[in-house]
Amino acid sequence: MTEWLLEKGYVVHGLVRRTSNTVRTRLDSLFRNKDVYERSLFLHYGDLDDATTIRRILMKTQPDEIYHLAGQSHVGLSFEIPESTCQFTAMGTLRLLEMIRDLEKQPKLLHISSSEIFGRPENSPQDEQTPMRPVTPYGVAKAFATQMVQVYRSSFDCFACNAICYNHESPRRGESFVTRKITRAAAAISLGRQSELRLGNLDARRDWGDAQRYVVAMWMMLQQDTPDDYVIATGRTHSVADFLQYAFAHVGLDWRDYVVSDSRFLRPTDVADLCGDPSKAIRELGWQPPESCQEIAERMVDHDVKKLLAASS
Ligand code: GDR
Repeated sequence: MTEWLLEKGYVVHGLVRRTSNTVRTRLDSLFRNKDVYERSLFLHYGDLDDATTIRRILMKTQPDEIYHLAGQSHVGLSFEIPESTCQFTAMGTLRLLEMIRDLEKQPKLLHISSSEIFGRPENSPQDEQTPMRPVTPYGVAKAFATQMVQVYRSSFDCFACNAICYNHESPRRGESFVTRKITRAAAAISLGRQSELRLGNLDARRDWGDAQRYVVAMWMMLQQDTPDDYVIATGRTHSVADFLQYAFAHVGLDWRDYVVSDSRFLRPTDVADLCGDPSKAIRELGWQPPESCQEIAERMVDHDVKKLLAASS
């Protein structure tokens, strides 16, 4: 998102949380670029549950557009830490809406919602009219945030939109999400550095798209004259087993020889099959969904092979 906005000539103010580890791998190249860092990219320490700091940053930077992608984003983990998931994902969004409502010059807000709000839907594919029926703490928190965005839009005239995003992947995906876990393992096993891969539910089906293309849709949404919600998806699903097949075949391996079923990675409730209908985004934004899931899997494996080889050279 940051790279896309910088390319478009924006000055970007990013919010980062304080941790004892100062390595920010995804931002590293920008952080080290003297033409960018503290010229067109500024980072501020802040946290969604720290209202005074966020308010001060908003007053100081006076943003035109806010892209709100923050929150606890791991669905499986939300069963272990439901309270903090709701604190950041649900209440954090409400807090941000409240602050925006108070500003004299209101910025446009894009909230990144999730297909998890649909839970176990009655219809497939899902669109903007599909009722929310979340079945996970994360899904419930996202449904709350999504509906609050709608309430602030209709009640207080805020320019606030929801991008209802289905799974979006790239080599930068966190290693605890299933796609990256698979591509990292396929790379490591092919190099003789790992012997097995422990996974949970292999039958789950997801609508996996390319994160880089989804960022374009997010930006397009805030360039509209009127705020609205859009489903951002490819309209095609694949199972976890399919993704395994794409990733392992790319390095000449049969995933069945390496995958071990591990109940630790099963969720108390899992969403079986989520498929989005991106027609409205195609029609109204002129957005084009990304190509094939197999291509994404292969690109991620190539990246992981290169990364592992670089680490050992
Ligand atoms: P998801 O993505 O829950 O859809 O949320 P994730 O990659 O975590 O899981 C996808 C499916 O794979 C199954 N699975 C496993 N998942 C993980 N993480 N680890 C495993 O070992 C494993 N084995 C099988 C899961 O059960 C699930 O069915 C993502 C996140 O990015 C959310 O923040 C976002 O809102 C949604 O996508 C859209």
